Amino acid sequence: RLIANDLWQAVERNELQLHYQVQKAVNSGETVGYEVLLRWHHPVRGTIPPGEFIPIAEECGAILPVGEWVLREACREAATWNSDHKIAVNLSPVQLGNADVADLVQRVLQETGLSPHRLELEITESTIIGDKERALNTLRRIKALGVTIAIDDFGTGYSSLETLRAFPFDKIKLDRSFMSEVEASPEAKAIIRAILALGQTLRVPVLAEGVETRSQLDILLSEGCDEAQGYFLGRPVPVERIRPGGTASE
Ligand code: G
Ligand code: G
Ligand code: MN
Ligand code: NA
Repeated sequence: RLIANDLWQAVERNELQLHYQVQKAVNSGETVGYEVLLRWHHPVRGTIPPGEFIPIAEECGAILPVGEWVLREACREAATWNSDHKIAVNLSPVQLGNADVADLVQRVLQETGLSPHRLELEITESTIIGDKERALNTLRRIKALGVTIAIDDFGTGYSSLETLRAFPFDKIKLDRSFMSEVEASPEAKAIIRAILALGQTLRVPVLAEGVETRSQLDILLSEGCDEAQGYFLGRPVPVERIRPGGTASE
């Protein structure tokens, strides 16, 4: 409860901060974009990780103002960059269940001047499992703006294949649990292969999450994975560290 009350005020009190984690092409090593990850610096409790407060924000509804702040802040920031790198913003199921989210995205793009093709929204499969028709409809409206949609944590949900069939995603983000096991487990490697083949057949690029070592990246290269993200390529960092002229983060 205490946290929920504080959360409603976190935006106004300026306690939220965005971190950016680089996403790279496996082949060329080129930076493709950045995932935007929210941090909450609580005045008393210190930094609270999103895994702890996002579920509470979703339950109490504060995810709507918080999510709006994240979207606007990230778009405003990216619009100032002297590059065409994408930003990938996580969208909560609660936001997607809200009828106005497509309008919000459109409004924020207009306000900030960010080109729609530079915005990607990350949706988890659980997002689609809820009120499916409504969610798909909203996603279609967002896509019509020119914004791309990535399916996050792929491989861990209940209906991966059905979800893919029902909606044309622009990217598959392979859940990081596969990476952590790829070297020890032939099964994990086989599943990665199968998902990469699926991506090729559907012509949807696959991004592997949770790449922590050079040898994991080498495996992705030999298996033909398109993009990668993880501590080996770059940790989530404040924006000063990724802006041109800032301290190198990669
Ligand atoms: O940054 P970290 O590794 O702690 O993120 C933990 C979880 O919180 C991830 O599942 C991530 O998708 C989620 N998360 C981070 N930032 C946001 C955000 O701005 N909005 C939503 N809905 N989820 C986020
Ligand atoms: O669910 P989502 O994919 O949005 O979550 C991203 C989360 O994964 C963030 O909390 C981020 O800090 C974390 N993360 C990013 N790279 C790595 C990594 O290489 N290893 C691990 N264990 N976590 C990572
Ligand atoms: Mn994500
Ligand atoms: Na993920």
